[in-house]
Amino acid sequence: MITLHHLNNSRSQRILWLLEELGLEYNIEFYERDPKTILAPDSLKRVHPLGKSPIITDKQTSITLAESGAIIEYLIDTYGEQFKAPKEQHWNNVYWLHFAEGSLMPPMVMRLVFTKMKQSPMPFFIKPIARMLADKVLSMFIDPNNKRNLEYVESHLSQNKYFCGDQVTAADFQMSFPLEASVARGMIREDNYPHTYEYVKRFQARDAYKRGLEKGGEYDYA
Ligand SMILES: N[C@@H](CCC(=O)N[C@@H](CS)C(=O)NCC(=O)O)C(=O)O
Repeated sequence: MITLHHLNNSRSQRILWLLEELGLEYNIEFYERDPKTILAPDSLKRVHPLGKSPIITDKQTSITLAESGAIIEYLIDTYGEQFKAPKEQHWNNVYWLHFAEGSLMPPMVMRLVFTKMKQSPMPFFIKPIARMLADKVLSMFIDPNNKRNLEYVESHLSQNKYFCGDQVTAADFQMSFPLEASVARGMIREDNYPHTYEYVKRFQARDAYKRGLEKGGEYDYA
C-alpha cells in the first residue's frame, strides 16, 4: 500500500492528481502548515530528514521517496505504463520534468520572498531601504526571469495540448503546480498567456484531478 505524506497547500497536490489517474489504492497522512511560519510540522522529519512534502512510502517495494519529480518518475515507472512518454518524446518529457523545479520554480519562489519582505514589519527608517532593494532585485533579476520562462512555456503550449503532445506524461504532473499557482496569483491570465491559461483549465477539468482535489483538502491554487 502507498502512503502519501501530504501537506496542505503544497506541491503534494501533483502526486494526488497522479495517484488518482493511476487508480491506485493509497492512504493519505495529512500534515498542516504552521499558520504563522507556513512551515511544515516537525513530524514530517520523522518520515524523511528534510521534512518537506510530498513524500511517499510504498510497502510493496519498501521505498520512502521525497522530491515530487522523483516520486512522479517512480509511480509512472512502477505502476503507470499509460503515462510513459512515447519514444520520440522521451527527452522532451525529461526536459520539462526538470524545468519545473530547476528553472521555473526558483524565480517564482524568489518573487514570493521579496514581495513578502516588502510587507514584513520592520523599523520605519529601514522600510524605504528594504523596499528599494527588493524592488531593484525584482525588476532587474526576478521579474525578467519569470517573464522569459513563462513566454517560453506559452510558446510550447501554443503548439501542444499537453507538454509532450496529445498525451499526459510525467512532465504535466510536475508542471501543474507552478503553473496553477501562477494562475491563482494572477501572473498567468487569459489576456497575457492564453495557451498556458487554457492548459491549466484543461488539466484541472480532468476527473482524476478533481478527485485528488477533493481528497487533499485545503489547496489555494486550484
Ligand atoms: N523540490 C521539492 C520541494 C519540496 C518542498 O519545498 N515542499 C514544500 C511544500 S510546496 C514544503 O514542504 N514546505 C514546508 C517547509 O519547508 O517546511 C519537491 O519538488 O518536492
